[in-house]
Amino acid sequence: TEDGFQWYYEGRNGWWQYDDRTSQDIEDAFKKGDKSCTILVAGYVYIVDLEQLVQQRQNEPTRCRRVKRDLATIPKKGVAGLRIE
Ligand code: V3L
Repeated sequence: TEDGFQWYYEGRNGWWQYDDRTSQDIEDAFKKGDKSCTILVAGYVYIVDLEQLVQQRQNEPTRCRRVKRDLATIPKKGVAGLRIE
């Protein structure tokens, strides 16, 4: 985002950055003070809970990951599943 923050979801041993569009959608919801935000990942609806800081696939509570808002410059695994070395 313009102020240097991005949104991340948890992988096995590190954090993945959301794709830019989704990160911006989450940021917009966050700035509005929304409690949650609905996103689409590969055709599936996920709910980003901005109070619990988790994302969960709709109606599949086992598919739950932590999320965080952090600087765009932190070490990360990649973006939306695309690895960076
Ligand atoms: N953006 C992109 N892909 C996602 C997202 C998202 N917000 N949420 C889930 N997936 P689940 P390591 C992740 C993918 O939570 O080795 C990473 O992007 C998710 O991809 O059970 O553990 C990597 O591609 C997973 O493939 O609904 O760090 C991959 O895991 C699938 O949706 C491995 O990462 C099911 O996730």
